[in-house]
Amino acid sequence: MQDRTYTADAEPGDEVTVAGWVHEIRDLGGIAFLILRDTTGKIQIKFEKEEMDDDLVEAGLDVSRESVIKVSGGVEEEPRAPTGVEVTPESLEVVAPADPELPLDPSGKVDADLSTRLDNRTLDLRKDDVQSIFEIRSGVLNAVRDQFREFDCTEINTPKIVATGTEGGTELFPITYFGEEAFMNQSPQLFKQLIAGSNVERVFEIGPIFRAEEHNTPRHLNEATSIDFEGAFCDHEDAMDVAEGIVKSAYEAVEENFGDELEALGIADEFEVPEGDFPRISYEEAIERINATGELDEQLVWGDDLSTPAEEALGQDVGGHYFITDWPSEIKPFYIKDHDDDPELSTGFDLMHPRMELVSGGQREHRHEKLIEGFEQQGLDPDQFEYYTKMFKYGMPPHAGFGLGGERLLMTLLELDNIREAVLFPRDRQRLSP
Ligand code: ATP
Ligand code: AMO
Repeated sequence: MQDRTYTADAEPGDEVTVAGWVHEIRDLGGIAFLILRDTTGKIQIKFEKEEMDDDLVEAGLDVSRESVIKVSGGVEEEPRAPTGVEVTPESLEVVAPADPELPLDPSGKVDADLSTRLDNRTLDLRKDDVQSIFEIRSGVLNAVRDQFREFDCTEINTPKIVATGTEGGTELFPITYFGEEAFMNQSPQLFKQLIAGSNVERVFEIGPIFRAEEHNTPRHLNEATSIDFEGAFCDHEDAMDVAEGIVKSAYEAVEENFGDELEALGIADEFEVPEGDFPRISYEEAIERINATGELDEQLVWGDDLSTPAEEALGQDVGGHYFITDWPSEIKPFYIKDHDDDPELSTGFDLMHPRMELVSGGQREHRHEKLIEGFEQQGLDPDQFEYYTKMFKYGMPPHAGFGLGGERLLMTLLELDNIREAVLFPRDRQRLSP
C-alpha cells in the first residue's frame, strides 16, 4: 500500500489512492456519497450515476458498511462535503468485505453495552471516542515516562512470575512453574526496592500487576497497569512530590496534545489541569472530616480502613486531588516504615482523586532487623523472603516510592464510568478472552 494517501492529507488538485473502511453510504438518487474512514479521519467519495461507469457505481454502492476499500481518483474542493473536499473515483477495489450483520455499530448511532463492545474491540475501536481513549492512554504513558526521566529515574522491568506475594495472600494468582508453586506478581514492590538499593538509586516501571480480586467493581481489574517509582535517599514527602508531579504531567500532556480527543469524548469544556499543591491530610484529620460529613451510617474510629463510601465522602468534601498521610502502622504493609517518633504511625500515604484511590506509597523500612520484625508481625515467614531481606544487610539506604494505578489515572482523568473502558482487553472475573 505504498501509494496510499491518508484521508487527512488529500488536498484539492491531488490524484490520490485512499484506503480504509466504509463508514456510511448515502444514496440520494442521481447522486450518492460514500464516506471512507481511515486512522486520520474521513473523506467523501462522490458517485454521479449518470456520468460514471455503471460497474464503478455498483461497486461503490453495493459494498457493505465496514468493508475495507481502496479508491483512486481526483480530489476537489466541495464545501458541502464533511471535510470540505471529495474524491471523484476512477477505480474502486473491495479489499476486504464486511459481513452486513455487524455485532455493533461503529458509527455510534446505535449504542452497545460494554460487554458487547469488549467482545468486539476491533469494531468498537473504529469509533472516534473509543479510539481517543487509547490515543490519550499512549500519550499519558509517554508523558509519564518523560517526567520520570526529568526526575532522574531509570526505567526498569521486573519479573511477573514470582515466588512470593507482597500485597496480601488472598489476592494472588497461583501458577505452576516447572512443578513448583509460583504466582503472577501483584506489584514490583520488592524488586524496585532491590534496585533502588543499588547505584541505580532512582527507578520507575510501567508494567502489569495481577490481583485475584474476588469482586467485580467498576474500578478493579485482575490485570492492571502499575506505574511504580522507587528512589534511594528519598523519604515519603519526596515520594509524594514525585507522585504529584507525575499525575500533573499526565493532565498537562492531555491538555497540550489531545484537544481533539477530549472533544470526541465530549469533555473538552470541563477538562482542567489540577492547580496548586495537592493538600496533605493526615489519616486522623481524614476520619474526623469524614465523620463530620454525616454521610456514613457508622462513625469511623482510629484504625479503620476507609471504605468506598468514606473515600467518596472525603473526596466530595475536599473537591480535588489530595493525599492521606500518617496512616496507622497496623493497616500498612510490612515494607512501610513507621515514624521514628511514633511507631503507631506509618509513613504510608495514599494519593486520592475525589472518586477513588490512585496511589499508595511510603518510605520503606530499610533496617534489616526491623524489616524481619515487620514480617513476623504480619504473620509472614521471613525465610521465604530471604532473597529480598539479605540485600538489606549490605548497605541499603533509606528509600521511598509509590505505585500509581495507570487505568485509575485514565479513568479519573477522562471521567470514564468503568475502569474496563481504559483497557483494550480487560481481565475480570468473567473475562479471559479476547
Ligand atoms: P488497594 O487494594 O491496592 O489498597 P484499593 O483501591 O483497592 O487499592 P483498598 O484500600 O483495598 O483500596 O480498598 C478501598 C475500599 O474499596 C475498601 O475498603 C473496600 O470497601 C473497597 N474495595 C476494595 N477492593 C474491593 C473489591 N475487590 N471489591 C469490592 N470493594 C472493594
Ligand atoms: P496498592 O496495592 O495500593 O500498592 O496498589 C497501587 C495502586 O495500584 C492500583 N491498583 C489497581 N488498579 C486496578 N485494579 C486493581 N485490582 C488494582 N490494584 C491496585 C491502585 C492502587 O492505588 N506496592 C504498593 C505500592 C508502593 O507502596 O509502592 C502497592 O502495590 O491505583
